[in-house]
Amino acid sequence: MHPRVDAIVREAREALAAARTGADLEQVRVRYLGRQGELTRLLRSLGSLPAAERPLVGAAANEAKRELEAAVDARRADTTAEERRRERAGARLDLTLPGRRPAAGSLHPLTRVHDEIVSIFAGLGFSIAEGPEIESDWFNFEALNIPPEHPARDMQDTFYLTESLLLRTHTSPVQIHYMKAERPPIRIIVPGRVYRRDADITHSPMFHQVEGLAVDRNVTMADLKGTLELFAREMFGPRSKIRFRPSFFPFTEPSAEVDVLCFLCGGDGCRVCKQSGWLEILGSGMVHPQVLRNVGYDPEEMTGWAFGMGIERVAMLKYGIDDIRLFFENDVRFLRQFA
Ligand code: 2NL
Repeated sequence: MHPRVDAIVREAREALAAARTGADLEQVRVRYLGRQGELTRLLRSLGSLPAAERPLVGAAANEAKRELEAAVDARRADTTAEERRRERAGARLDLTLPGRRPAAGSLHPLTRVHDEIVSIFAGLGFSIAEGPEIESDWFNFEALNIPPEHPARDMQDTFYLTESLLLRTHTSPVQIHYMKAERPPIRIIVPGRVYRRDADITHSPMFHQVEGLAVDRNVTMADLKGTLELFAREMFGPRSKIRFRPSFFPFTEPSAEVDVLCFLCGGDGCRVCKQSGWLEILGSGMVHPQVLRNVGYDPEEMTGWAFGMGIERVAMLKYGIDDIRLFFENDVRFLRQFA
């Protein structure tokens, strides 16, 4: 090698060995290999050397350049590893700090009430049945003995998709499908979303219903009362009482509205039960003979009862919620209260 090239390589190697950080290394690289670096300058000045020396010095300088480039790359890996080690040693961990509490979610109040209602009836031997939210006029109205001029059929009250397709206004069409597909004995609980054109603090255009249906030979209103009394005791506490008030639905005869003794005041009268001591929780009745005929059953052979309740209504009573819209706004300040 050429003595001048030799000297540059030796110097550069010493500087490389002394570099502690990526920045030190870069300085060395620029100093020897950069545009104004010592080797670069030497290569550029070859022209001023005697012609005989040029090839030798040029070859030596090029060789030295490759060698130093490889040496810089090799040192770069070392310095980054060293810098990381120094950073880690500097940042002390405080192992006595309390852990971060994981953010835990909770079930939506409607999910809780839904699960509670469904599991009570599942415990009594009822099967869970579900069905489509888009229905035909026949399954939602006609089969249920709701006459053509009934107000529920009005455009004002029902979301129609076409002339004969609509968003179901109750879960009853699921029971119609079920009765047509199966034979008694039938005991089903039917939860689901339903749709009505109505919106204020107690009505939402989409809400949730749970309906129940039992059909067999010799099913009576006494079975209905007994079943609902058991339900009320599990849902609202062992001291619950229920009472039946006569009512009307096109799909049941006779029909009854069912009240439960106010679980807040025990019947003394309070704000929630509006001083009456009772809370209306569901509608029910014996399946109308025409509904049984519509699904191909002989009402002289089979009888049945059915009931329906709104999940939002039960949840509002249970948790003292006065505006149905709170269920659908998903405000975490509301939802956190049910954790
Ligand atoms: C209410 C009242 C009710 C039914 C729903 C029903 C279903 C079939 C046959 C007969 Cl397939 N009835 N369902 C019966 C009585 C009342 O719901 O106030 N719901 C919120």
